Amino acid sequence: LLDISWYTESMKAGHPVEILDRHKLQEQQVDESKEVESIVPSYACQRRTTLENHNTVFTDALSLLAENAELSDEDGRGVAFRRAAAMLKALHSPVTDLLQLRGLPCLGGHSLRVIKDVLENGASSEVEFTKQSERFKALKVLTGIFGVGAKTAERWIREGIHSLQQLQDSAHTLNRAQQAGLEHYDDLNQPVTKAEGDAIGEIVAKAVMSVLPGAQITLIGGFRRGKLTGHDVDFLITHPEEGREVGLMPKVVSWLESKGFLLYQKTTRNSYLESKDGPARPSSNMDRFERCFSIFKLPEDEKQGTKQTETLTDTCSLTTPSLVKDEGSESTKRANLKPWRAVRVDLVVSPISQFAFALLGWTGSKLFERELRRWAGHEKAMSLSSHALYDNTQSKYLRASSEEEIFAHLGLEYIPPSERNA
Ligand code: DCT
Ligand code: MG
Repeated sequence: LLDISWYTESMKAGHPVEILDRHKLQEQQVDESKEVESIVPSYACQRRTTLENHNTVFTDALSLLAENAELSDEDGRGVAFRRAAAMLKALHSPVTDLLQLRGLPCLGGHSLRVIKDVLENGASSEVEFTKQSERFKALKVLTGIFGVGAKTAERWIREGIHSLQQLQDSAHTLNRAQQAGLEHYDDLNQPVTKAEGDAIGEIVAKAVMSVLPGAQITLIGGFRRGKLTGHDVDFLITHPEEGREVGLMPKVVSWLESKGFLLYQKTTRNSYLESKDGPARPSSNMDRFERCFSIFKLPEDEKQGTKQTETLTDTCSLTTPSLVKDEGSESTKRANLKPWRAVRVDLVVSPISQFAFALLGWTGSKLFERELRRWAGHEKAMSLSSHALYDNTQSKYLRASSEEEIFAHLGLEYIPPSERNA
């Protein structure tokens, strides 16, 4: 077996690498590391990452290990796998030999072993083992419930709960979010299409316009980056006159509720005040906006024929007697000819003065955002959040009214949303 632990060490030291030749490595000059760095920058926010991924076989494997680490409270390992996957996503051709990865940043020994395994055996044994593990399967099923995080799932698993049925049979009282999550489990675990996102966008726009004419609504998250499907739909709402957006969310929510569009909603208020909170980074990048986590009831007829195939399938299922018999089962629920589907929707309201930061912070990808904040802190002595950018050296806030200005403040080349798919 190829020992590549030295590779990680040399990467840490910033040395150039020859993956397969340790002796050659020692002969190489440290200068070359500069050259290597300039070819492939190590922060994902310095690279252009489109949705065209030539290395899905490797990135899927690394992403699964990242997910397993994140679900197991091992965030450090999770980030390492995410960075490695992001590095491969930025490559313009498929990797067919480990040698091609020579000198690339972000590829630790563990990730390289996974890549090597896939190259040589067509699959990674660690990934296959993880996929089959009861623990991972249970974590996936339970965190697939809206409102259930890794910690809760972990606690339930320790009590022997591995499935939705076992959870329902247990004495646990679920909170309102989890009840809604369980009720709409199948719908919420089915990817949302761009067409469905657009249909919801029209409804949200109608709601916003009727309660505050002149307000602006922007599609954010994965769909803004050009993704064709997502796990939810995210919108950012603002008004060109500072202050007019105050109190907007409850009105929008009331409008949507009165029209029967919401199956669940929880609104949190904007608690960020520059004067009060200062530049210290909020505990989370996104917990201070006026924000509404919701489950939308999207009627089939609002989708303008986009779901024709599914509707057809549903109709067929309904005429199949075996599926109609057992009223309470999951399959029956799935086969129901219900004229709507549940979709996770996030609404965020931002004052216009914070809009550019909110737009940048909510467009993602998650790793791209993480890397932007790391770049700001480590390379520029600045603190970036979805609300503001603070320059620690000059002890002042840097204003921006566009994403381009924020990239400029950070000394980064502007990367458009479609190339932030790290
Ligand atoms: N975000 C972030 N850090 C997080 C969570 C979210 O920076 N921990 C940002 C980046 C994306 C945006 O918020 C919306 O979040 P998601 O909807 O979770 O991400 P997405 O890219 O839209 O993914 P999907 O397409 O699956 O909805
Ligand atoms: Mg999203």
